[in-house]
Amino acid sequence: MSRVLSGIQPSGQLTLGNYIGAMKNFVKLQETEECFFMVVDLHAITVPQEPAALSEQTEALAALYIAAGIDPSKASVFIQSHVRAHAELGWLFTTLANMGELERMTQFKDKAAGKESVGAGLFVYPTLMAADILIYHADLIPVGDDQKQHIELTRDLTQRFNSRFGEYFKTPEPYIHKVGARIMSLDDASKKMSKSNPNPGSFIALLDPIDVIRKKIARATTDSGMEVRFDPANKPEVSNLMSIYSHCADLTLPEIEERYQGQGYGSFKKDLAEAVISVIEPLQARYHEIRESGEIHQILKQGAEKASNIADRTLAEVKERMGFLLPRG
Ligand code: ATP
Ligand code: LTN
Repeated sequence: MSRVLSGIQPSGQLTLGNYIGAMKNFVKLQETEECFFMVVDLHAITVPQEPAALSEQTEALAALYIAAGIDPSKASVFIQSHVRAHAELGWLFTTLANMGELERMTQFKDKAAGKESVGAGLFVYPTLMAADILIYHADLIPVGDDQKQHIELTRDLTQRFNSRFGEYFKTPEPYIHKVGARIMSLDDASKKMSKSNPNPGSFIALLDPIDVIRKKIARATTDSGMEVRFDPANKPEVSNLMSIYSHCADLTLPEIEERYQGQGYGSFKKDLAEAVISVIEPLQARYHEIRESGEIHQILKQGAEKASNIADRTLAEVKERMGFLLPRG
């Protein structure tokens, strides 16, 4: 059994991109592997968050994990900041990383682009992520394509730690599905669908009202042609909608092409909206039940206890290896 760990930021409304690229895989993996799934609130504050919104979004995201099918008797679900060792190991890893390698991170470059002032937390974001992964000695990290570079950096830091302080950590592997690893924005297929995009028309939120989902899909940008064909280089918008359809309706891309041959985009988009709704509607119903019951707090407490046991031990062993004087007596 491998140990699996991943996290999602409570930095806005969870999107269909997060669901397809990340959560759907989490639900599958819990059946065969030992899983830890976090709400990474310490990462979310690398860009400014309103305090009231942060706590609401954190609780909402934890409930969405359960609504999406994570079973707390199979996987541990917890809040990153409830396991205090993350922040401490994150600092230790920050001292192992170089400015140059952090400057090369495309997520940092994208989020810093055009800003007058860029938070230092955004810069050291990947060293905290490395700590998240290594603190559990995780083997497999299910993420969307955009996180691959951060996992590669984690692998480099693992090797650096081991060569300076003796073999201790194993090197984690990314786990990325080919189709759906990068769902693009509905208004611009050159950008990934992202919950922190200021234009709500660019994403489908898992908690969007059903009629809003229909409208967003009807308005999604397409090319001026009429052929439903998977061709990301020449038809990036339609190809993106086809990837979404393929995930929500469990159809292959050739099956979709065949179904809409000679029909234009109208009926394709209508059916796509219904396919998306068939996934989202039951998820929303479960979400509301979980929020109303208040059961999430007990789930998070148990998750944090299990995670802290492992994390505290790793942190103590790391500090010993690095030469910290440990408290005695
Ligand atoms: P933000 O816009 O605040 O940076 P985000 O929408 O990119 O947020 P994250 O919390 O950074 O979401 O990512 C959570 C998980 O969802 C990660 O595994 C990430 O790779 C995956 N993910 C995010 N956006 C997409 C997308 N458009 N397509 C596929 N996977 C995605
Ligand atoms: N950076 C990730 C979120 C994240 C994460 C992690 C993912 C934080 N820590 C550890 C996997 C493992 C993102 O999705 N933006």
